[in-house]
Amino acid sequence: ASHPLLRAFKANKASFGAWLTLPGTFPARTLAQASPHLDWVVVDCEHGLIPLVPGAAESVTAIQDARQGGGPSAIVRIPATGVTASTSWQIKHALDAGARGVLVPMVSTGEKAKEVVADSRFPPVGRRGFGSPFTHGIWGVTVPEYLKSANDNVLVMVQIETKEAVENVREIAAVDGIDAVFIGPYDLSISLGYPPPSPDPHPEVEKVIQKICQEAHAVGKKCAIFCISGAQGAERAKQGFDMINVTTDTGSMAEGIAKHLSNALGQ
Ligand code: 3PY
Repeated sequence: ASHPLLRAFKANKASFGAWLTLPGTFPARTLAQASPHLDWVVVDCEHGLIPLVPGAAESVTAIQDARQGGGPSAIVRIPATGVTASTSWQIKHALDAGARGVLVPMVSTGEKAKEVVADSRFPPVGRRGFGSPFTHGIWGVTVPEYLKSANDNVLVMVQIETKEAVENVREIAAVDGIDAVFIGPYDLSISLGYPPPSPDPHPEVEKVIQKICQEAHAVGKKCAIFCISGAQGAERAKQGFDMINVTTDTGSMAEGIAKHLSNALGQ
């Protein structure tokens, strides 16, 4: 199966994705098939309604199987906020589900970022355990091939969305094995004492967002950001962001229905 997000990272090209919050194979497949330009999908087990176990496995498989096996890279956002005692088993389940990457919310120090990397990589790099009977099949490879390639193919991403994380962003991004830092503009705004974006972030938060991107790039890492529209996403791509969310399943559904009704009513 393909991994468009990794390809885009390697080619230094901005990639666009979308957020999946609804459980089950239908929403996952619908989203993944919506456009050949969709490079990745975040399966949201933090704020979305998708249970990590066994829900993520169902969503990840449906996403990656879409488009004749050429579907977007499925990235699982785990539920545990910050790095807690649950982070390790949640990363294990996300990756056993066949995810091409993990996204860990609210990682605020370099030490915590190191823990995330250790849980995501097989030895000798990390401490990820092996045992799933089906993970390799989701990637379309044999067990030895999976074990050989997983460390280089699984993308490890942490969210920068607290004041403390901003202070430590360079150290977090520089951690060996962290592929990208992901800005959550909503939590970041709240943590910095500003209202959430509506739809754009407060100018003071915007300065911090630009700084995070510069710091990540300064240590050779990618910077990702959550947006809620294609127009916002295009601006972020111009500014040099590498991985940009453009919409969510529920957001698009509501916007689409409202737009069609307005058209029907001639409004
Ligand atoms: C945030 O903006 O806080 C996010 O995590 C995006 O979902």
